[in-house]
Amino acid sequence: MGKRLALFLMIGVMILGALAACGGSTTPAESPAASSPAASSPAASSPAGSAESPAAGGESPAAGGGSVAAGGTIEIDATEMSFTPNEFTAPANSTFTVKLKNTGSVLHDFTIDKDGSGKKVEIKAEPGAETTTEVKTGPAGTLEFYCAQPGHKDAGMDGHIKVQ
Ligand SMILES: [Cu+2]
Repeated sequence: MGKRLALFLMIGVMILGALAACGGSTTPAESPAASSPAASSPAASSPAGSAESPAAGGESPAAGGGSVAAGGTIEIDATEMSFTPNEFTAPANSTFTVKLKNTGSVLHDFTIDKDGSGKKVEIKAEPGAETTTEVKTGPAGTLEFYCAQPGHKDAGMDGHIKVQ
């Protein structure tokens, strides 16, 4: 303990000594005349590009993709080749909104052959775009959703809504 402290102090003294020596001697390399390029900082001029719209209206619960409430909105990210989340719960006999957000680089869609009202649900989103649709759940059970683009479902783009 004492030894370490002594060593520490010694190093400190050495550093101070070195600094003093440096300041004292006239090293010609150290001339501060070289004008500083400080003026050219790129001063972040208003970043017009930020694409993220601040969640107008729809409250998404944002919890690990777990569930959506009646009348609520769930955001589903689609990319090659998966949905996130690919499983969530929804209340029976209700209606909720799916916001399909394509974070990939090819066209994806969100398809349910028959939702709770017996209707086919199909929305598409171009890369970087998002689309919304309403889904009716009907009685308790499971609704399967998938991407109907050729080969995408088999590659992993499918999921389930547990209606309960
Ligand atoms: Cu797809």
